[in-house]
Amino acid sequence: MNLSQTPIAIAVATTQTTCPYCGVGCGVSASMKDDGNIAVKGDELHPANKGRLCVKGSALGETVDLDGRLLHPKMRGADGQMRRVAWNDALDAVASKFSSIIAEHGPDAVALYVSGQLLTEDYYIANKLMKGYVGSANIDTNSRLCMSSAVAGHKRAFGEDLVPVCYEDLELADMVVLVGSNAAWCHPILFQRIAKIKETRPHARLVVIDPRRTATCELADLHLPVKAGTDVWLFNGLMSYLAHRGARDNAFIDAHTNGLNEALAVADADCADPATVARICKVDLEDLLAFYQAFAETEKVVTGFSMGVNQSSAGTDKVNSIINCHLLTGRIGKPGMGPFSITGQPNAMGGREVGGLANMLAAHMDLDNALHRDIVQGFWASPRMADKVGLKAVDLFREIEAGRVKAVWVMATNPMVSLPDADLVQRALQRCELVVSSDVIEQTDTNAFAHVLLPALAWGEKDGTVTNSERRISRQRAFLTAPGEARADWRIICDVAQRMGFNGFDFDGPHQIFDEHARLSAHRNGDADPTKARRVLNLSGLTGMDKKGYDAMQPIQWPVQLLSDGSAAGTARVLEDLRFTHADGRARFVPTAPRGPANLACEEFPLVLNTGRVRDHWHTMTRTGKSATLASHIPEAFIDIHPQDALLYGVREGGLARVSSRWGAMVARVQHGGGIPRGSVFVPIHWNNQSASDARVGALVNPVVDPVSGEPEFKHTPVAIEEFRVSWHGFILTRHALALDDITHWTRVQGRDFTRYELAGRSHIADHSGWARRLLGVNDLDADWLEYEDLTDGSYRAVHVVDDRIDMCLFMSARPDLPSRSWLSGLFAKDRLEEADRVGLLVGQPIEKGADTGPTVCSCFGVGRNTICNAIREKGLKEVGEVTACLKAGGNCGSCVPEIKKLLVEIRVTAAV
Ligand SMILES: Nc1nc2c(c(=O)[nH]1)N[C@H]1C(S)=C(S)[C@@H](COP(=O)(O)OP(=O)(O)OC[C@H]3O[C@@H](n4cnc5c(=O)[nH]c(N)nc54)[C@H](O)[C@@H]3O)O[C@H]1N2
Ligand SMILES: Nc1nc2c(c(=O)[nH]1)N[C@H]1C(S)=C(S)[C@@H](COP(=O)(O)OP(=O)(O)OC[C@H]3O[C@@H](n4cnc5c(=O)[nH]c(N)nc54)[C@H](O)[C@@H]3O)O[C@H]1N2
Ligand code: SF4
Ligand SMILES: [Mo]
Repeated sequence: MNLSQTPIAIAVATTQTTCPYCGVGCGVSASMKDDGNIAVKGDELHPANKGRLCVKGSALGETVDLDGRLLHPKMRGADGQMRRVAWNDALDAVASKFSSIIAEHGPDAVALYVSGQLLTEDYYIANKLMKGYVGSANIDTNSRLCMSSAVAGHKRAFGEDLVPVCYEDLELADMVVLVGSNAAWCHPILFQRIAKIKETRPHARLVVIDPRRTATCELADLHLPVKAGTDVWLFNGLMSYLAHRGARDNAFIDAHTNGLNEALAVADADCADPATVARICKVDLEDLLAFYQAFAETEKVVTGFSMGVNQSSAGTDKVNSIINCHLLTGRIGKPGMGPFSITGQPNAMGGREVGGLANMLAAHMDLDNALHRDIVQGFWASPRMADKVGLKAVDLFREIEAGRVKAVWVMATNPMVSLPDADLVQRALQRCELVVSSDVIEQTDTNAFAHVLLPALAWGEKDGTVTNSERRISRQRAFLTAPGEARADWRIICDVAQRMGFNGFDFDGPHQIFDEHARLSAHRNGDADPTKARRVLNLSGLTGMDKKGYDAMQPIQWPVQLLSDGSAAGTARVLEDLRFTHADGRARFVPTAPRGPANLACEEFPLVLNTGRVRDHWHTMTRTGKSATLASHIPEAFIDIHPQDALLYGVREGGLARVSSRWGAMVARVQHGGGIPRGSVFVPIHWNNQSASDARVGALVNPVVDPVSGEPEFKHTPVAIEEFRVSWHGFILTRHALALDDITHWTRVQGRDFTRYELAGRSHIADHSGWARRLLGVNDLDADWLEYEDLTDGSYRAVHVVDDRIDMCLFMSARPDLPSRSWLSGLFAKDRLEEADRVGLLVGQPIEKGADTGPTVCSCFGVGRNTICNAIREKGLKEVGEVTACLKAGGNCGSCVPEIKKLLVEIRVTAAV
């Protein structure tokens, strides 16, 4: 860490806050260590994690330094250069341009595009500004790409966006079904809670429904590798099976639901025969029947679902087909059962509470409901109210490209990377008259097209609340002082709103905004009186908190009642009273006629592109990319493909391939082993133009959306694959930053004491030595420079040593099988190279046994694959616990346990043959 870039702690004491990554919402205790670094631990008292953190949470301390931070407002000058400006100038520019565009073209000519990574208070203010003051609903959020199908499904079934399950239900369940969720990697602490149950109650079952055999499947009793996009067939088939085999709860159906006959008729029409369903879903009939039977027999079932369900052009129907099965069996609102939408971002749920989506109002009210509009406008006393739904994310960027939306303010999201058809986003941003971006990092793919950059406070500096998947509101607390001129997101929005001449944005702190939000949730909330509208979301117990009360606020699940003694009572399970929010108080079965993905593989694009996450990175890597610990698990973008498909399409493991669709193309390294079925490829979403030359997968993704929710089909784009021909492969490890403009393909990875660049080139290099010295900037002929060249196989290596310490090294070859990076990384940690190291560098492999630890498996303790495999073989280890006892691997956050399990199995299998 650069010392001038060190964050400053507010106080020495430990601060209780919440992890800024996934929707599990783990409590974190943060404190400053003597050396100035930040120590983070799981908060023992937080009910979500009870002291545990996954690897991303554990590495938070490595991401709070100020390297790369946006610390001052900046504006693009006429020469195209970004320059630092005073806050007043930046705010005036944003406010006056927004105002003038609104005056000339109307309120719908401007837009906000916000994020589930904003705090509830930021989100509330952004929504209030657009819907109640600008008078347009053109505010949408990256939750459109994530949770909107779940929201739409909940609203159709329950009348309100309600998640009826809490985490404890996973522990009480006798069967947990995970559909389209790789929880082992994406919600690790939740997954560990599920894994733990199996230790104490071995009869409890885990079923995973995912086309890929993911890390989550390592602990599953049954994995149904459904054909991508066929979940509705599977759940309609289940509904039909349950209905006709005595598993319905008629008393519940009669008293609390509507619409069974229509929905069941639709399910029966195509899916009454399990053999047909098995054929369509491409799963083994016996496995399918085993699942159906287990579901029928098990009262306590939680069906957790995530992006494999939501991110589909039939996403909302997928959600309702799952909920239908729970309604049919009456398995909802009771301990240990229910449909469970697992949220992605830390505040996906909070954003929905304040109505951040373009079709919602605030506090679970709807834009297209006149009574709701009246309630919200009356409460805000606002000048004008949006009265029609706004543009949803994909349409919003289309309208920007078409020139009809002329100004957009992006907050806490990176649409150049994360939207489908991401090249359209680039065209849109280039065309847009005013692009404002509030971010914590300066160089992002989106910021490259901004006219105004506004520096926001980051995790550790900002203060407010987030709500996790089980509706638990937790405080994020600041423990670092505001760096540079960064300001809280809510404050920036209020500053602009006031400059636009609006009242209603005068707040002293987030506690006042939270109070307003809580009061609005309780305002005219009821059903006895026609001037009221009943919403389950009611925070009346949290109203009236001053700063002190807000600062002391403990994690609590909504709805929150105010008790007669003035205290607040949260609610573990909503819908326990089985009063749904539809006017008649009943839930709805929704008919879900099955339909496949919008575009199928074809001759030109014969494979299906599935996209998703890896264990140790977060989205576009603006924060996790800073951590060497996190970067070591999967250092490079990859294309996972079945070995037979690789053979068919002429691409080779370890080599580079180009994947292309109708919308765009990318290049990454080919790998097998990700449990991918034939006919598809899987590519991670994280790499972007900052971390690689051409690995932005969003450019390929089909922008088709679900007709109800507007959520894109991120998991299913027809693509083609071909070898990406290069004449050489190479890599550099260096203590210095490099410019790689002339290199055909590169990836940058953060190491602990170095930066690693993976390279590949097309140009013929005649003079390797001269080329290497120029690229690495080592022009001094007297430098300690070791090199070796073998003209027969085109391999070349060069090492620059300064004061006996390795400073940089470069390895090249005509083939991609280059020396081990983990061995070389180890050399950068040494203060002095030993003779054996120098010999190893020249020979291109370690001389010392065990020096090549292999790619990292356990990031917490930095334990590599080779080390684990050797120990398993040499010591005859059989259980994960033994590996942990021997090497520590898996003993901290546990995120790598499924991978260790897999290695144990692989070695056992190879030993047997
Ligand atoms: N490490 C890490 N964790 C994260 C995040 C991160 O960036 N990194 N992001 C967070 C966010 S915002 C989110 S939304 C969540 C996402 O969490 P998840 O939804 O668990 O993650 P994904 O990898 O997007 O996709 C889940 C799975 O859906 C499967 N799938 C694809 N198509 C289908 C299908 O048709 N049917 C079924 N049943 N499955 C299918 C994919 O193969 C994939 O394994 O993760 C959160 N947690
Ligand atoms: N192909 C494909 N694409 C996908 C998905 C997929 O599965 N496949 N998943 C989609 C899903 S579920 C999601 S949630 C999105 C996520 O996609 P994005 O939201 O675009 O990804 P992030 O990298 O999380 O972007 C957050 C940005 O906000 C900045 N930031 C962090 N903290 C703060 C803060 O406190 N204030 C401000 N102002 N800025 C901050 C970060 O530096 C970063 O630039 O990706 C979607 N895109
Ligand atoms: S599971 Fe990991 S990423 Fe998610 S909130 Fe907990 S510590 Fe953070
Ligand atoms: Mo997400």
